[in-house]
Amino acid sequence: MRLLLQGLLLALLLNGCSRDTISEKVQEETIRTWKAYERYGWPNDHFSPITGVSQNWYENSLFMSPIDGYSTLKLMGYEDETDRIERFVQDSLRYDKDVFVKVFEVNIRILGGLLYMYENTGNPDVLAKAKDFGDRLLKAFDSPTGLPYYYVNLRTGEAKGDTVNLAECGSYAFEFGILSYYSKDPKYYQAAKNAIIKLNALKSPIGLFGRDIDVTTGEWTQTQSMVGAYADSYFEYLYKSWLLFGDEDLKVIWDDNIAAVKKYLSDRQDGRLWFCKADMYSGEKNGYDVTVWDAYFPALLVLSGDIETAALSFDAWQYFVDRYAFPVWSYHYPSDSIINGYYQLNPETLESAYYLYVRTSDEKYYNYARQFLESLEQHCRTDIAYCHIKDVRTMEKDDQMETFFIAETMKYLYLIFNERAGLNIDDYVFSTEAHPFKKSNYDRAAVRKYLAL
Ligand code: DMJ
Repeated sequence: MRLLLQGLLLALLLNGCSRDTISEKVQEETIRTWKAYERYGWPNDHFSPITGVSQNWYENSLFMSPIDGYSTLKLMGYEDETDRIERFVQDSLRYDKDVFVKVFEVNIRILGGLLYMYENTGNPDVLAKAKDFGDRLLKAFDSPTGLPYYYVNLRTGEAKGDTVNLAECGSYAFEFGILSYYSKDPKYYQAAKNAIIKLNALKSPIGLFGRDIDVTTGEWTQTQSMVGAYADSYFEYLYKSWLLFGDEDLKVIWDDNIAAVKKYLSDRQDGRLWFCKADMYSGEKNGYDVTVWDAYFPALLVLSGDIETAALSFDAWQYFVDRYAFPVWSYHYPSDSIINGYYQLNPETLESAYYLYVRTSDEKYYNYARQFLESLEQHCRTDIAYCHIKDVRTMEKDDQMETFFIAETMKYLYLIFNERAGLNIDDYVFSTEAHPFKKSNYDRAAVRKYLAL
């Protein structure tokens, strides 16, 4: 009850606040949450935001929260905190661990975080750690098809997990390209690009992909096509890797892929635009449930210049969020019913609101973010940090906090409210985990050489 009242009070306060005040509020909440991690979680991967229990993804810590959260703390100017993280990475971080890690997840959170740290400090020890980690991940690509396995053992290089989804298979070009650039070794980018080329050779004659593929045979094991969860960052990294590196091969693939997505997966219902699922061979629509992860797509459409479709797609999400406060794990839009009402502090609708706000200056996106922040304060804020919601229909709290809450959710909120943050979507390309990389750092001639384009 006390927290509910606190949340309501904050909501009232935010309503009358200026942009600067709200941006400061986001900063205060970010550093409060970070301090809680330092107190309860350091140097483990994360901590539970209600009971303050320190936790790891695997048997040993991968130092996940600090590396993932670093770019947001840096952007907000928390130099003492970011220096401390950098020192730990430099002096104490070791990845010679006998654990099987999820290749996709550690690539976007750890490799991406380390590369951002290197780009913004120039510390050669950090690059050495990134390279060491990248070398360990690269073993996952040692399959009969060149498509990456689901898990790799960081110490032994043994890989396992034959079945991966499209996102887990084809979302490495961005981080691996940056690693190739800074290490001057094309092998990372080439492995990632090879997976994309292989996937494209396996798409259906109408240009759609399946959901899951067996990396030992190259056979699709689930043939439903989608652009959201299970597929999302594959599409995102095609376009973003082209933007950062100028690899025309990726642009050609993007143009072809996105045309098929728009043709077969766009679905208008009750005046709202959703992206559904369809059989990859016939193109026949066969799935109408959407997830919170799908809401990244308007941001990608904005980036690729299709603001009209992005705005329509965002409106559909806003329709849902206006009623339930947060986007959820699973929503069946034709029947307007929630299948799974879990909310994991995900950033995607804020990411899309941010891109749309930058390009259109329409205050409705700013107001969306403000309302979202109020909901976070009201329902997810705990005495020490922020937690997940078991079901948006009851708002029952769950004692968990994903690392992307600081890395992404707080970053996009901060950027929407802070025009002076010094970042923009023209000069920077954000990774799928919202780590921003500066385009002008990537000299085109050097990129061609070090990525072997
Ligand atoms: C993030 O970890 C990444 O954006 C990923 O690509 C999918 N979505 C989660 C957060 O919801």
